[in-house]
Amino acid sequence: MGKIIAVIIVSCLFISKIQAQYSLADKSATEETKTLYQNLAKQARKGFMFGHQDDLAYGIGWRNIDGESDVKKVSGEYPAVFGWDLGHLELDSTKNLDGVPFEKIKAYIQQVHAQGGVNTITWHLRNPVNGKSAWDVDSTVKHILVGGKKYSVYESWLAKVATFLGNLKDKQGKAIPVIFRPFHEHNGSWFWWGKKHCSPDEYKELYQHLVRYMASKNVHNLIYAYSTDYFSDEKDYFERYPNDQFVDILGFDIYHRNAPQSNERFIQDVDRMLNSIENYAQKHHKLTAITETGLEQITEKNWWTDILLKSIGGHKISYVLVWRNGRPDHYYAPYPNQLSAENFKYFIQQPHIFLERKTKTSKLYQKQPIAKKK
Ligand code: BMA
Repeated sequence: MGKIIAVIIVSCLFISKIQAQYSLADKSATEETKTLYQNLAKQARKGFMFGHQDDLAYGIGWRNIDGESDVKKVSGEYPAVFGWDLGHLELDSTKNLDGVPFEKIKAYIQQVHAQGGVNTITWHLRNPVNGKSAWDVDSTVKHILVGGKKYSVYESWLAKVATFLGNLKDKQGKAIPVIFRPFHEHNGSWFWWGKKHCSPDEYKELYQHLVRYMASKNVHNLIYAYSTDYFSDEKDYFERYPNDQFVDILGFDIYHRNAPQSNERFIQDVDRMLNSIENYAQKHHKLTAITETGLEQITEKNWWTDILLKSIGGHKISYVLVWRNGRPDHYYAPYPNQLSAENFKYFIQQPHIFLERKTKTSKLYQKQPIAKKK
């Protein structure tokens, strides 16, 4: 009996410590958003969630079929984390840049939330200066900062995103918390917000402005993720870091290319990069994640256990997300009979890997009760 009481007291102290430490960048975040963040912090000590971009929207050989998911077809359950992209919302298009209707994205986000999973959102927005794609790298950032000649265009786009995010509501009408990951892979130079196209200060200003803007529009259901692409060291990673007051999750995108020659290299890179960010994250009470990864067409039969799992090792990350199953030559999650499908089933049996079922037991959206002080 005494032992049970001691365990309860220790867990309550632990929960209250997490609640005190893991506070969000948005100081006016909704209770539900704060709860999700704290529960994610708690869950990360036990294991990491598996995620997939656009998982419910399409896969190899199918599109827009209710209930369908390549991950589910292989493993019997949905992923825990689902990525969505808002590119082309700024154009008032009904579909995003990969052809997924925004109305559907909204419904998928509601479904994921109802099943206890987590949604993460990116935005491959067009270039506000010339209207071309996110990959058009004409000098842009300086023109869309407050006072810039294209600020009003950019601001009108931000307003649309704020409306979309703020309108993500559950059945009770409460805002659904989501992880928002704007201006990602910015230490590369393929997007207009990339390294060669703006100074570190301009990038920081762009990111900080977005965070302030969302709050000014009463959008308080966002957990902010900062994610670079591959980086060589901490200097590279933090060069454009907007600051602790604007970021909740530290992550990075890393793709495995040129397998099998680069297999060992990939494992070492992921391990090194996680080492680089987790020290900082622990001290500053942030979460860590591999925000995008994958080996296109998963050409390694045992990629999941021998490469991805190995690369994560004992690191305490919140989640790892693989990119979309967009085309037969461009996919990152297995589908039935795909070369790595059997290995994927084995991978997800590891006790510290969470898909839909285990994540549900973490009750990520429920406040953990804390014993009242006497
Ligand atoms: C890239 C590719 C593109 C896609 C873009 C945004 O990595 O998958 O085909 O349009 O992401 O989702």
